[in-house]
Amino acid sequence: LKIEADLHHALNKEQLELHFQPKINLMTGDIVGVEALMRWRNGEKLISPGVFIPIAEESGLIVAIGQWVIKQTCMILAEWRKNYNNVPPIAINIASKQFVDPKLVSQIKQQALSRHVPSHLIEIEITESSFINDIQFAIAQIEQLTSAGFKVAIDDFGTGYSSLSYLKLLPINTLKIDRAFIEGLPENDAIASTILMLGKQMKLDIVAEGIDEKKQLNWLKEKQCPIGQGYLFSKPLPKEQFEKLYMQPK
Ligand code: G
Ligand code: G
Ligand code: NA
Ligand code: MN
Repeated sequence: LKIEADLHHALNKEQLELHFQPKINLMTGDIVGVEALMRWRNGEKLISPGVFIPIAEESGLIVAIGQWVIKQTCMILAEWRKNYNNVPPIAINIASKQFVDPKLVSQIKQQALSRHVPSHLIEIEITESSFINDIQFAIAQIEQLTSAGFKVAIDDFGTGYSSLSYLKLLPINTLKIDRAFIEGLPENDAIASTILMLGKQMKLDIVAEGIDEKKQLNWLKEKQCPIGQGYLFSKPLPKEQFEKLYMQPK
């Protein structure tokens, strides 16, 4: 496939880059973290991962791309620690094919260790598709991550195959409410309310995704949703722009 070969080329030729979207404490407005979102710079065009991640998953190239993301994230965190105060944790997206790789945890640990990046600065976002096939493996994998000090979030929560009985077994830290359930706020609030209650009951952090209107934010603040991200605060930004806007040089 042409696009597959191009993607291989992109990885080798350093055409991939990470963009950064802040996560905001909704009560104080402070930035509490940042999500790394990949982009493919193809000539003049910036290609969205929504287009190429499914192809990379299909072909297996996602494993090599995922390794690049991990390495890149650790390099950037090391650089930020050197040059900036109050470095926020970076969350990376891990595809299900990557999550089921038994070498994943040791790779993340090794990359972090070799660049002296403390594990609390790295967060892992997985989707429900990561644990539907082998729940015991998923529990063990997450356990390894959290006991090494990495935070683990379930991304796009509510859109996949979620079983509440599985959720109780997974040693995760955070649920991210998918933007599909933020979109309709405040009128359509049944699912967002339910996830917020679930998070409170289970003592999980909650992040609302895709906040792009003030009325959504107002509803979330009223319901004491602690953390959010979305275009209302910021789009994902190229590294230099993110640094200029959000980081304090030493
Ligand atoms: O940023 P954007 O909305 O274009 O992202 C589209 C999708 O691609 C989202 O589901 C997002 O989680 C996914 N994505 C973005 N960056 C990465 C990445 O580095 N690895 C993986 N596996 N998925 C990513
Ligand atoms: O699957 P994941 O949650 O990682 O996907 C995040 C995607 O959502 C990214 O592609 C990001 O660019 C996009 N995104 C982030 N904030 C908003 C928003 O406020 N509105 C919309 N429509 N998309 C957003
Ligand atoms: Na994500
Ligand atoms: Mn999401």
